[in-house]
Amino acid sequence: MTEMIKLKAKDYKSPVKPIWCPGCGHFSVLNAITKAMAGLGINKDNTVLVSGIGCSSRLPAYVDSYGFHGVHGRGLAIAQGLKVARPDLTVLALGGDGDGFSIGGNHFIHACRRNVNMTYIAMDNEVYGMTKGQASPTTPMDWDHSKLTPHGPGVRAFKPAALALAAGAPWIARGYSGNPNQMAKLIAAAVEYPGFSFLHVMSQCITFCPEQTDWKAIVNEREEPALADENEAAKQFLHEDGFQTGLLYAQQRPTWPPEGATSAQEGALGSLAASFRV
Ligand SMILES: Cc1ncc(C[n+]2csc(CCOP(=O)(O)OP(=O)(O)O)c2C)c(N)n1
Ligand code: SF4
Repeated sequence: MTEMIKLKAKDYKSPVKPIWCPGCGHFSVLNAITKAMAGLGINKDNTVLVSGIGCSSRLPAYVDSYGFHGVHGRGLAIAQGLKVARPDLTVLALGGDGDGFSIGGNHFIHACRRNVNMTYIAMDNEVYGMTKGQASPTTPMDWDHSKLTPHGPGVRAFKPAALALAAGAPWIARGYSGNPNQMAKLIAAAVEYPGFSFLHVMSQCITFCPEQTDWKAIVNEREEPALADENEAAKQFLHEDGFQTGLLYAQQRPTWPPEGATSAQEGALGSLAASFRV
């Protein structure tokens, strides 16, 4: 019988000190992740956090597990490859709204439809924090706080939950940086879910969007059970304000790769490799 690992949340933090701005929402995501890891008794040696580039994508350095700080928008590609090659590992991909929905948007929709058994946490502050406050795909169209878009970006913001649903994501939840305890529970549930779990976190950028402190008055916890009906979820995700937190949608779908495919692939790749040997 494997022994349950008993560590505290602080034991999952690395000695590297975060360099985020004081008040950045990403601190709260880090705390929620380490709390969830402690709650699940996760083995650090079997856990990998993969990210892209951005303030949010620095997170793997602050967790005492394996980590991979990848290329902008490519965290999901790396994480899926890793999970398929090493299904025994617990794999989490992380990043910001710029990283995940802009340059990495294509990987995001295909990860939703592919349904590899892993977790993706998108830390959404509706802005490119690291590169000093440019508009991202989730920036409100009238946000006029950046010199680059003085009248606002003028384009509709993405609705990440609706996008994920349309692309086939089977598990969709939303957290808020002002509620790390709820977020820790959602992360634990996401890790335990047998498929692609997408956690959208509203994580404030205090430096470039100080008005996001107002979110605390708008967020509201979902009291009803998660939706299982795709049509109902589509209606809700297209028309909601984007501030309902909790587990929003959960379904079961076959994961990728299909059972038996890995060994078949290994066999095919093995004979291909053998054909090159002299
Ligand atoms: C290929 C490439 N293009 C652009 C950049 C510049 N860049 C670095 S981080 C970033 C956006 C970060 O925003 P987000 O992912 O929302 O994370 P945040 O910093 O807000 O947490 C950009 C455009 C880059 N590093 N690599
Ligand atoms: S710039 Fe924004 S996202 Fe980046 S560390 Fe500062 S508050 Fe956080």
